[in-house]
Amino acid sequence: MDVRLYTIPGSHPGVAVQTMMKAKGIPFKRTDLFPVMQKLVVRSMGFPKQTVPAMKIDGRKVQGSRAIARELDRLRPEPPFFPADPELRAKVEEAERFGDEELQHPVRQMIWWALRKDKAPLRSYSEGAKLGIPTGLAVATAGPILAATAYYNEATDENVRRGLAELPGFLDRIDTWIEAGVLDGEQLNVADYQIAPSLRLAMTLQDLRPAIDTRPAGKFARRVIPDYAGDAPPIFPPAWLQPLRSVSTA
Ligand SMILES: N[C@@H](CCC(=O)N[C@@H](CS)C(=O)NCC(=O)O)C(=O)O
Repeated sequence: MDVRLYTIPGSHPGVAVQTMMKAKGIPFKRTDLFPVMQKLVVRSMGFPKQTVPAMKIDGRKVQGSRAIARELDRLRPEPPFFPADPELRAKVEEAERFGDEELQHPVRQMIWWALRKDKAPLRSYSEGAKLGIPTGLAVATAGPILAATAYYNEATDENVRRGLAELPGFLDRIDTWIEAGVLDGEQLNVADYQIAPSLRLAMTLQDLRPAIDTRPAGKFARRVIPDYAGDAPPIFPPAWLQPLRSVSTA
């Protein structure tokens, strides 16, 4: 099987797919693209959307972390990505949908907001990436890319502040799923692979790490993804973090 993954450094759905590939034991090659440029590159290759992760499997195109998860599970059924019990499977698919449609984007907006304010940590997020130019040069010239990426992801003050306020509720939902055995079971499933990378990306922000690390969600995220590149010092206005403070001291 000839598999190539297209992603951008630090992409949480990109990390999700890489973790799934490892779980299935499928070897793959990876092309790291620059943010913004990935839109043009994947469209010019004939993918229907402009997002990564995008994957070519023996020339066939599969795009989006959920579609890729299903394709990998079809190609290599072991270990299974879905529980056999239909009731549990429905809950897993709901948690996966939440991870993709509700959790992924606010975390993306937080990261781009933070990197736009201070691009120095960008180097840490590019660890292990092969961008075709030296990382130092990529970071030094990243200003316009960061501005454009923050813009198209709508990483505004208002949206990021709202995302931070919603995060405790999201963490409660994740902890409840862990408690119920929907997440963090013996056999990892699509929802585990979808949600853990968003948590791990959020945990690269020092502002958020303690509030997540002290909860079952944090332990779960570290189990699924022991290492995640990136480390950003405190950057959010303290008032924006208030909703999380009351959680971590509870
Ligand atoms: N939720 C989808 C979309 C992923 C997504 O939005 N990826 C970002 C990078 S992390 C992207 O390529 N954005 C470009 C765009 O929205 O045009 C998935 O999990 O595959």
